[in-house]
Order: sequence, then C-alpha cells, then structure tokens
Amino acid sequence: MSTSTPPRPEQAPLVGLVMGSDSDWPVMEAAADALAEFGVPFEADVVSAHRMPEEMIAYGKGARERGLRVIIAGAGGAAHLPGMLASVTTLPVIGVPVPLKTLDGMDSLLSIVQMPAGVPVATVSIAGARNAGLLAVRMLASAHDELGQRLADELADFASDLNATATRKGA
Ligand code: RP5
Repeated sequence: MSTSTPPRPEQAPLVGLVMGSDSDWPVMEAAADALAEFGVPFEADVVSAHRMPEEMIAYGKGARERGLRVIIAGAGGAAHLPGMLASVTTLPVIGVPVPLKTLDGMDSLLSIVQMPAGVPVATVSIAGARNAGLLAVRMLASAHDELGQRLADELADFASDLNATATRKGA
C-alpha cells in the first residue's frame, strides 16, 4: 500500500489503528499493510491524546462495545496516546513509537514503554508498525485457527526465504 492517507475498509473493523497525527501515517501504514495481508478488517483514524483528548477517551471507552478486539496506537514525541487508551479500555493496546525529526524516536519509545503496573501496553520497536500489525493478527489468531494456520504458513515462508538467501550466499 502506498497511499498517503488512512484507508476506510468496508467490513466491521476488528482492529482500531489510531495515531496522534496525519503525519504519523507514513510510519503507521505498515501496520495497515500487515492487517490487509491477512484480511483483518480495521479502521484507521487520527485520535490525538493532546489535541482532542475528549474524543480520544471516548474512542477508548467505546472501542470494545463497537466490536474492536485490538487497538494499535502510534504517536511521536510526548507519545501518550497508547497509554491513555490502555487506561480506559480492557482491549489489548499495541504501542508504536513514531520517530520525529529530533531525538531519533527515543522520546517516543520511552513515552510509550514505561507504563505503570496494571495498565499494559505492548510496545514494539521504534517505527515497528509492521510488527504491531502482525502482533494484532497473532492476538486475533489465538482464538481463530484458520488465521493461526495462515500465520504459520507465513512463518514457514519467511524461514524458507532466509534459507534460500543463505544458500545463494554459500552459507
Ligand atoms: C504527536 O505529535 C503525533 O503523534 C506526531 O507524531 C507528533 C507531531 O504531530 P504533528 O505536529 O505532525 O501533527 O502527537
């Protein structure tokens, strides 16, 4: 996918993919791509913790009732979005630290990863949006055997690609 704005899939979304700003989308679209590869319906929205706090809280509080099963939240800088959503929902929240021009994303990472006990956020690497998407698929697959099999097939393909590369290099 190479769009510059979040897509609006037709099916009822199982994953809420949210970010603090439109400017996060070039990083976050890798999560959308991973979800799309596995046919997981998702919604993508800008829900800023600082610029639209009331909408952000409403999003988190209503997420489970609307049918979402996982939230992926990306933000940069003072990246409070994943943690604040986790404080108002019982859904699993995956946090994606988005790197900005300064501080190389370390500020985003540290803002997201150091959550207090009792309010979990599964934090992926800086700009690790693809893994956020794949982790959301794994969470859904824990209760969905067909999806689990597709993940197993992808892992097998991954290993076979690596073996082919190693063979080409004479390893
Ligand atoms: C954060 O501030 C957003 O998640 C974004 O990463 C960062 C900069 O936002 P913009 O100034 O580009 O809108 O809240």
